[in-house]
Amino acid sequence: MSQTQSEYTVSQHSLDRDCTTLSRHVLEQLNSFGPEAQDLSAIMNRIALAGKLISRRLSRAGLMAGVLGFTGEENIQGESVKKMDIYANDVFISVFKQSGLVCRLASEEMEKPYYIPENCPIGRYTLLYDPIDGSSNVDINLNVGSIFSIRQQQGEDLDGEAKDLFQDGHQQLAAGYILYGPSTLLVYSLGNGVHSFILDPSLGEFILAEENIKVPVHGPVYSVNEGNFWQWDNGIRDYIRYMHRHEGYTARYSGALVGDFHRILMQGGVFLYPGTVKKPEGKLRLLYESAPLAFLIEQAGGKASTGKENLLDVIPDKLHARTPLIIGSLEDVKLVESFIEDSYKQK
Ligand code: P6P
Repeated sequence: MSQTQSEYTVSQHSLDRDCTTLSRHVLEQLNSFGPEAQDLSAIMNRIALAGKLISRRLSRAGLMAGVLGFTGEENIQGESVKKMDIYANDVFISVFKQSGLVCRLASEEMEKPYYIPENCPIGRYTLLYDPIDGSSNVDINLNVGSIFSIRQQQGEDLDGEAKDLFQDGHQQLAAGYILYGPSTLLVYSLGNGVHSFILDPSLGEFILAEENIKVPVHGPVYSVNEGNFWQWDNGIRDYIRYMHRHEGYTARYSGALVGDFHRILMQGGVFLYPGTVKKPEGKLRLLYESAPLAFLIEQAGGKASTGKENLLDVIPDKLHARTPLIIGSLEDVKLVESFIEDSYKQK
């Protein structure tokens, strides 16, 4: 029996969508088949492969020996390292070997950048990443994520310190994250909008889910660890008191940045990790946590701030530099900033 025109259109549309893989989308985004477009498409494809490998491991972690729990080591951040942190970190390294694409990898889990020698003569890209963000959630089967940022290597990096990475967040070529939740979601931007893909395990492909995601200009959610209240400056405390005393706000906090950020991106509101007495510069790392998410939120029409300046303007002085982070809907980030500004005026 012949299909009606509308049935044919729907089925053609769903076939087109199933064929809109990440690598094809990157080429469409760049509207080019040139060398750089091909490079970025290949890099995104490799990141997608890393996401599939990590997603597969997470989905069976509870059934496999030696996957969950701690290694007994501490990383450069002074944090206890989970076995999953190491596995995920190694996955990102492995997927870029013999790729000719990425010469250097800078990770939360490695003190120094990792060089892939066979790539370095021609690979002019650097991957900065947090392999498993929120790993405290891994052992209790709650969402975790990977965060990534791609930068172009500038200069020859002869001392192996990758000092050319110490530039502001506007230098990022691409940024995104993979959210390991009920489904595995990849969100990315090349500077031309924010787009999401969902892993279809039956295809082994990330399939386009949503294009040009825009964060609502305001949302009800504020996402912060209120257990740090006693450590905050008065401006943040006054903001939290305002949240407590006014209708229309609700608190959501998972302890994993990627999931908390994704909620804000999709529903609006603000995520904040301010400086504290113990960590005046904040906890979150600039180059592979805050800056990639700031790149995304600005592409989605939102705002990211340290509380004093635009997050993307911050220039790090070291690879693992940290910053306070206030990120989300334009109006909600501005509200937080207004309390910070008022508290300085009162000093
Ligand atoms: P706290 C996870 O360790 C992480 O780096 C982010 O994913 C998360 O937003 C934050 O730290 C949670 O920190 O101090 O609230 O436990």
